[in-house]
Order: sequence, then C-alpha cells, then structure tokens
Amino acid sequence: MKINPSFVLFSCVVLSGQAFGLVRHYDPYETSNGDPTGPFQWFARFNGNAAAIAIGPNHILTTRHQGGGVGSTVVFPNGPNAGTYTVNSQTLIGGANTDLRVLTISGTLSTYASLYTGSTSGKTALIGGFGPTRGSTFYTNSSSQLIGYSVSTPSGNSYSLLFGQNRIDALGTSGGTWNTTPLLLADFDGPESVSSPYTGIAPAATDKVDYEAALAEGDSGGGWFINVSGTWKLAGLSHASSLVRINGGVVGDYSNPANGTPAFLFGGQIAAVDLTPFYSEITSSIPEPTCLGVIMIGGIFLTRRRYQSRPQ
Ligand SMILES: [Ca+2]
Repeated sequence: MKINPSFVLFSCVVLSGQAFGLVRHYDPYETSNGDPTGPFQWFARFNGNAAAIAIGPNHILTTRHQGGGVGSTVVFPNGPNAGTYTVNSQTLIGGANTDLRVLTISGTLSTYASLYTGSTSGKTALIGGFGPTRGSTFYTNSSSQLIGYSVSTPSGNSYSLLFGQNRIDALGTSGGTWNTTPLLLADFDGPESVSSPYTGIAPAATDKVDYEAALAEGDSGGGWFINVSGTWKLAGLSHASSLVRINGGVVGDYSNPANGTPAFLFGGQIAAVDLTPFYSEITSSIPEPTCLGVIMIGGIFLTRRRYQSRPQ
C-alpha cells in the first residue's frame, strides 16, 4: 500500500527540518512500560531534536531527516547506559533516499535492542519518544464529539521518555526525499467510532489498542517494539505523522503556523521506517557482537568435544 498523497506531502514538508513527538491518547503510560530491563533503557536523545536506539555495544540506530551526524551529542537518560556520548561515524542504510542510518558512538553500551524479524502486519507496537505529550481536547463545533488533541508545547525532544501503543495496520512507502523508505503504518483511533467532519481526515476505526498513541515533533527516531515471547524486539523507527493545525474548527496544513494550533485528530496516520527489510544490512554494520557470537559458539563446541573425548 502506498501512503495517501496528503500524508506524503505533509511528511515532506515537516520532515525537511523537524522531528516529531508523541501524542498519547489515554492517561500517562508507565515510562518503563512496567519493564525496567526492556526498551526504556535503549532510548537516547539524539542531537537535541530526536531519538536514537541502542543496537550494539558501540552502535545506535536513528532516522536521517532530523539532521545531525558525526559530532552530534547522544544522551541516554535511563538505565545502565545512562550518560552522554558523541557520534564518531555513520553508515547510511538502504541508500541515499532511505531515512535510516547506523552510528558509532564514543564509549560502550552495556545493553541494547535486538532487531525484530518476521511479519509486522496486525501486530501491536510499543512506541516511545521524547516529544510532547497531548495538550487540550478538540471537539466538533457542536461540542458533541471528541475528535482529537492539541500537541503540548514547546516542540522538541526535551520531555521525559513517553510510551504508548498502536497497531500496525499496513505497510507503505514514503515520498519525496525519502522515497525508498519502507514504512509501517498505523492510525490514531478514537474511543468510539468517529466520523470526522473535516476534509482529509479519515474516519477513525474502532480497533484502538490500550494506550493508543500518535506522534508529534520530537519523536523522530524513536523505537517501535514488538513483543516476542516476552522480549521486546525493535521493528521500526518513528518517521512521519499527519499532524494538522486547527483554528475555530477549521483544519489546515501543519506547515503554516497561521493555520492555528498544532493538533492530531482521530483518523490521522503515523509511520515508522520498517527495519525488517534491512536486517542483514544493519547487523553487518555492527561487527563486534557478530564476531563475539561466532567465537562464543565455537568455544562451546570445542569444550564439548574435549569433554566427550575424555578417556573413560
Ligand atoms: Ca490505531
């Protein structure tokens, strides 16, 4: 599925210089998701406007559209990786028009995510980010129906790490500069079936999940995790979001501040870079853990052979 034209256009405009933030639907989620050994500790603030995820002892994964690179500051605020690091080098993944890169950093991380493999369709993703949370509520002009939320200010990635969830409904491809970027797509569902009166806002479905969340400025590069038998695996990185502006019930293009207050309405879409097509390319850019794994496996076999060949 190709993402709809309005989403692509909007994404290109917003992605040219900004990142996104998390607009959670429900009450504040536990920042650790109840799992202090999980994704909570793998999130870093990247370059003052986005997030990055630890994927190796010296490696992080993030998007490209937010800028930054060699020399950028990376801050892990939580867990055993806590500290400030500097980017030493970067490797682009998927070619010049894919919104994805692996970065090496100064220092050594003691815990990091492993990548998800397999189908993402219909899976519920745990989504984290350092962007703004939800602000005020928006109702239809008759005040009869909740249609979405404003985005709290200021924008950027200076907030506490927030988590929410959404269900991956479809796959797509981004547009413009990032037109070779495969996407995981989800929509922002309301508490009930909502048919928005506003042009360009699709009716929200009723398949919301607990802690249904959207994205806003400051969340770019944040991880989308899928739980596999109790272990959270990294499946995507936050890429784009159909934020709008709203003023007096009139919905406008987010790129023009004159159109009113930043908002995310039910039926809007969020997108993450789909990491699954790049599994081999990403893992091959992290030589240390791969080599260590081979050595350890070899060591185990050698030990067994010695034991088995011991004279009786
Ligand atoms: Ca949804």
